[in-house]
Amino acid sequence: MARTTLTRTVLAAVAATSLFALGACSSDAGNEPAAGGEPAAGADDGVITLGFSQVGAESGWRAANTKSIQDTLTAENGFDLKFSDAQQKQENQIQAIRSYITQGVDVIAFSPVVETGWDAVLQEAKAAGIPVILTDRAVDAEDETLYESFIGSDFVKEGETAGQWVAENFDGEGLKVVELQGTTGSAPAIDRKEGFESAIEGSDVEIIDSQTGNFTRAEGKTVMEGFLNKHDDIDLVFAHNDDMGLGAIEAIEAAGLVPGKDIQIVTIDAVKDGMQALADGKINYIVECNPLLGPDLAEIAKAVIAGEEVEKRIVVKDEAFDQAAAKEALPTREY
Ligand code: GZL
Ligand code: ZN
Repeated sequence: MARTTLTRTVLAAVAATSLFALGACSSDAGNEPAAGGEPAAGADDGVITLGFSQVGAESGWRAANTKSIQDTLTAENGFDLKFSDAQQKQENQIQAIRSYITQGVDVIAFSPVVETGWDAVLQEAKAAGIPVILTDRAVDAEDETLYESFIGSDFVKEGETAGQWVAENFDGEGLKVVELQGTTGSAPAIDRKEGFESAIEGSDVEIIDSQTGNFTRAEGKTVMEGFLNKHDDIDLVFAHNDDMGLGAIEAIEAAGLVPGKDIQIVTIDAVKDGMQALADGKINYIVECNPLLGPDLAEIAKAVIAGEEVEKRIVVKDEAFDQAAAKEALPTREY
């Protein structure tokens, strides 16, 4: 049973107060009245108004991530959540963040569709005194004080875990791999590619083609059709998410080949549709990327509003599954 659990590490960049920061993870932090009895700063009536800019609705992972945020940041949990979907466009996210600044929300949180181009709008939020929390994807910000915390998986490790499985199982066979990359310029696409390539280094596994499928099933299918027309020696597909892997399955079957046998498939996310294909033998290995970030976001937002120090980087725990592990895990999967 190949079930590797990537440990959850909390990197307390604010060393001196890390213990205090861990205290921030208790669920009642944040809407406790401050010492003098008045509500915590920024949450006038104890309600935290949080503006969230979501990447889009491009994949099963994104749907599960959105559900976790909307199910957790509720009125009964002390939040007034403003939520926007950017349809995977950075300009829409910047516009949403500006509107939250204008509305004077207490906290802004977002999953940046790409790593760069955020410094100006983050400076505007800072100038307005509104704290920012990153979830899921990272930014390459010039100045790390522009956000309070980044909660998300270690994408390099996810790529390494996928690459290690391929190298361990196929080194010495002259394996030819095609890669379906995630959204160009996004942290998961950049880092998963880096991790995979570092893991296959020194083996004779070769990436013969690589192109973005933008994390969607439809584009993954189209790109895979192109790969199948161009190459007759594809042994394995490495897809940066399940949805593009599911699109590749459609293209492989349309070409009269058997996915999981004629062409192996390795993906990242482990959402229900991906895990079902894994259990059905159409995918061979999946590295999980946990989308359930709502609870961590709620805890960090409350701690920030309460003026507590928070960990700069919270790495979410991920696992990995082969076909046997998928069959066992499916009945109890939350997403
Ligand atoms: C990863 C997340 C990625 C998922 C994709 O944390 O940003 O975006 O892997 C999603 O499924 O579209
Ligand atoms: Zn980067």
